[in-house]
Amino acid sequence: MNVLTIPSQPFSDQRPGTSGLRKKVKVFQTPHYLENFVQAVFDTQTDLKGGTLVLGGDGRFYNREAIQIILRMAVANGVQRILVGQGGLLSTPAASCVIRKYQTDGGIILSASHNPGGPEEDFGIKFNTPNGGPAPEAVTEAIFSRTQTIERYLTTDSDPLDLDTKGSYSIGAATIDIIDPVEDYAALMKTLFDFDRIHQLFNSGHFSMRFDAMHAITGPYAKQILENMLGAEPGTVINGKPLEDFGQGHPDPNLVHAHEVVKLVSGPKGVNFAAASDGDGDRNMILGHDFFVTPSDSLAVMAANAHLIKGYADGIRGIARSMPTSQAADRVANQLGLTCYETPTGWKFFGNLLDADKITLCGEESFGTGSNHVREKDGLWAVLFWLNLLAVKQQSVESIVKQHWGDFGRNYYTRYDYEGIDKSAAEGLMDHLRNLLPTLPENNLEQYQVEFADDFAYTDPVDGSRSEHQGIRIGFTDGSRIVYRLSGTGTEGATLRIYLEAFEPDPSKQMMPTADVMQPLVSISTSLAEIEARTGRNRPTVIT
Ligand code: VG1
Ligand code: CO
Repeated sequence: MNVLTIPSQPFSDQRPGTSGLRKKVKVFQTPHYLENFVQAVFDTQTDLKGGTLVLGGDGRFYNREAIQIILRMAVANGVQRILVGQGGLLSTPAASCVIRKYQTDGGIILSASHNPGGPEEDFGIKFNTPNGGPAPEAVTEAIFSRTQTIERYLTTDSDPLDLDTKGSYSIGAATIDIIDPVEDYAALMKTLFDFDRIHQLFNSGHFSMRFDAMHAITGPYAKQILENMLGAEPGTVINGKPLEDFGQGHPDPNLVHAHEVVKLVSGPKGVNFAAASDGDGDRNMILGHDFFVTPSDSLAVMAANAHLIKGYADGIRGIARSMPTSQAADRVANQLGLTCYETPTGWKFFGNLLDADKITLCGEESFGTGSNHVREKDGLWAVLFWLNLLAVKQQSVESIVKQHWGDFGRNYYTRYDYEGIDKSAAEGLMDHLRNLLPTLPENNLEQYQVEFADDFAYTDPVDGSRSEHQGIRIGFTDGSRIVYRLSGTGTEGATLRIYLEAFEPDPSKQMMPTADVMQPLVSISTSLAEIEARTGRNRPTVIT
């Protein structure tokens, strides 16, 4: 085997977004494009030299080729040991689990998460630090800045490795272990949840569920854990075979894209419980019979009931939610005498709080929930949490959530996404809103009185790092909010997200259709932002 030094030149567009670098597959296939980014990781994360790296991806188109490229580069850059998921597969939370369990020096995860896959679609890459979490901004900035001066990368002339056979291989001085992608993760889940009790629930004869893996990474995980270990009936997991193009679907677990499982939990023949996960297995959607649990409510319900779950029986230390996530969790934290931290969008902002033991649970409105067990959001973990809760409470999902609303009040919630709009129009719209901010406080917007209006900035309470321009927040005196931000994960034009929440403490008014309750806020938020005039859109692409 020979180490080769290949001359290269910078690409200007390699700054990671909300969750790593995401581009069209075609961009990643540009000669040297993937290599430059990976070399920038090795050049800046110097502990990898002589250290251990975890490597895996969500199995989308280009995953296998990318794994071979990165393996050769890791060997050439002096990485001593590389743990690779069999078939090149590792869900994002499983990668985080493996990085932590074997005390490695970090991991490279190949995923564009919920974005579609295939030759014309998206690919992505991100580096996770030794704590198992997505690299914080200081690290992603260092990697980006290295990509801007890069002049060469290192690789080897070794043959491609057989990724499908478990075992230990040597290339030069490096050892490559092809590991079972599910085993370590499943073992971790067993320490957190009462598997016997969930097993009994599945055996009770009056409970069944469906899990939609959306032809993405969670299929093998869900089959092993739900069907093989917990005794759910065969066929519980649907769309369980990971496909490179996700069956041409959009592996995003929401009511629109996961409509197949929504059908299975609806109507007189519907099952009691259903769930879905995304491309890389870190998102979750929770459904009861004819009932949708918003991700914000899911976090709040988990926090309020964590003491009933084995892994959290001693109580939780605190909660964190991303800024646009509803304030339902804040109400629980308040009652438990805990702090609820409000962080910018993206899991990387939870890492320090988890490491410092300031929080145990965290979540985002975008179908993401997680805890201190790993440093990523975790789709199947959330499903198991709910299953454990159902087994303990012997109540339906709907009655648990409605009881929660009765106890804490209900935060009605909706999100409007305008996808693929013109980038400069989107930036102009945000500037326009920023300019309006000083005029808003103490004004009325129809029946709502503005309590605060700002451009959200966050100072990390652990390391003091500051992140600015994280979204426009308008809060009203009755607890309602409007939030605007631009997506940092898209690969085409810009995506504007408008997040709306309305608080309702009165139980007699908590059973209204969400769309009716949100209507006044929808009209205020769209006219304030001059959406139609600025973007040419008179309706959003997706409402969740
Ligand atoms: C979106 C979500 C954000 C999430 C991110 C990564 O980001 O809003 O909450 O953390 O995706 O999730 P953005 O910048 O497009 O709004 V995943 O499942 O793509 O790793
Ligand atoms: Co994801």
